[in-house]
Amino acid sequence: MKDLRVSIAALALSCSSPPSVAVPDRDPLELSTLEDLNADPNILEVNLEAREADKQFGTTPVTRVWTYNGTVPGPLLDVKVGDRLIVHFTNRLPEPTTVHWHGVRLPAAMDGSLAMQAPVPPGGTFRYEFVLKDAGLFWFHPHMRTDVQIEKGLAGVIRVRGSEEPQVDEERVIVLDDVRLKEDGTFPTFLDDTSKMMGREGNTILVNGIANATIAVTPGAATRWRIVNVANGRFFNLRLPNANWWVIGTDGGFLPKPYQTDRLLVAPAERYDVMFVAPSARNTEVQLTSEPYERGHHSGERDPIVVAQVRPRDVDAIQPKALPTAFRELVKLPDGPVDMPITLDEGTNDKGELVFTINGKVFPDVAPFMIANNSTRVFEVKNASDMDHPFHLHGFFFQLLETNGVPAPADRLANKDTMIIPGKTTVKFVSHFDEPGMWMYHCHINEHSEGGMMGEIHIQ
Ligand SMILES: [Cu+2]
Repeated sequence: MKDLRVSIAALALSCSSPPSVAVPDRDPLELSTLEDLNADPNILEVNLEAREADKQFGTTPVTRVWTYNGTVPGPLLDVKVGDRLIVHFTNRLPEPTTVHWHGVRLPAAMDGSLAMQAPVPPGGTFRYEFVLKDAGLFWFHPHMRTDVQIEKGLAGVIRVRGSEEPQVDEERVIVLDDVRLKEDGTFPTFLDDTSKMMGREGNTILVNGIANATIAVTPGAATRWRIVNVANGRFFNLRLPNANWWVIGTDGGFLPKPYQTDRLLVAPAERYDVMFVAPSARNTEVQLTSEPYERGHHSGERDPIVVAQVRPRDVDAIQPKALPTAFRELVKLPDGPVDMPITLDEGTNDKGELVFTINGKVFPDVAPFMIANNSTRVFEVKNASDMDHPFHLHGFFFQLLETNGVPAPADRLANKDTMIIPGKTTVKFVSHFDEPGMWMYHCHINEHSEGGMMGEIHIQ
């Protein structure tokens, strides 16, 4: 594989333009899209319907899945910064649901959490409407019974393009997931003991809903993958042989300074925006794997797994565009005394059942934080348990200040909405709250949030 030809010039930005290499045939990994009902180019207005459908994963018999508009994953909503998104949502499922717009800064009433809206009953509708303030990759999913509803297939993607995007030869959205299937194609019991403890991990790895996926690349192309992990519990620790990824962005958009890595750890709900030069030998497959990662309870002792085959198309290698070396400025939020101490832990309740706690309480008994609007607050999140928890804050980004008292590296400044807090680790981060309402924070292992590891922040 070619070395990355990184321009030493400072900024390699250009106006937003579609990738210059056309994808030959319809790509099985292409995500579905929805018809735009609005003629205004700055408004995307769609009908979104949660409904059951049949889907075949690999060679397993057909599975009855839960979908947005018939597909798993759901559709890709493609918009640009400043656009308005209007979603006419209908629930055709046999149980209530809501739609949460993960990572999107929006009015609290549109956030889809049960703190701010009533569940949409079967047959019911809800109108979501908000303006996209940030460029980045976001996703949407239910915010009730998430351990079941997301596992059954309810997850879609929002891609928000900024006014300045890197020039690349090829770009792709990669939705990582797994699903646990019985031989007859049905879902086994949801809350078995291992799933309760670790979050449910599937026996079938999915890339954009496809089992045993092959990801086509153009040989030698400057390739951008925009990765989101929608799995309930699985952490993907990605490796592509001989490739170093340039991480150019994460949850809240571009990084000020890209960095290089040969392993990309993506916890549930996190997003990473990476660039690399695709292998240049045509028709030579390489394996994208997930390497062992210890997130507690000996989970790191397992073998690597294959996530997908990466196959250069049968065309001549191209000369890749130079990769960008720097992006936008990010305003660094100030450090300060801890306002919000949060301890994550696990325990047992009166009935002897495993529960997940925040400050010793199981949601909804966790005391909410009360905050004045337009204030900056420092969190201290102490993970007292033995396993990692991906911490998610609704509606706002946060920046890491410290890990176990060690200041965060200055060159890794990032706006995050989901971050791994490793077991027995304490982090400090800072967030600016400028939107009133009730907002959730929780672990994004869905079995953990449903098991009690969730709290509220009231901004007034
Ligand atoms: Cu957790």
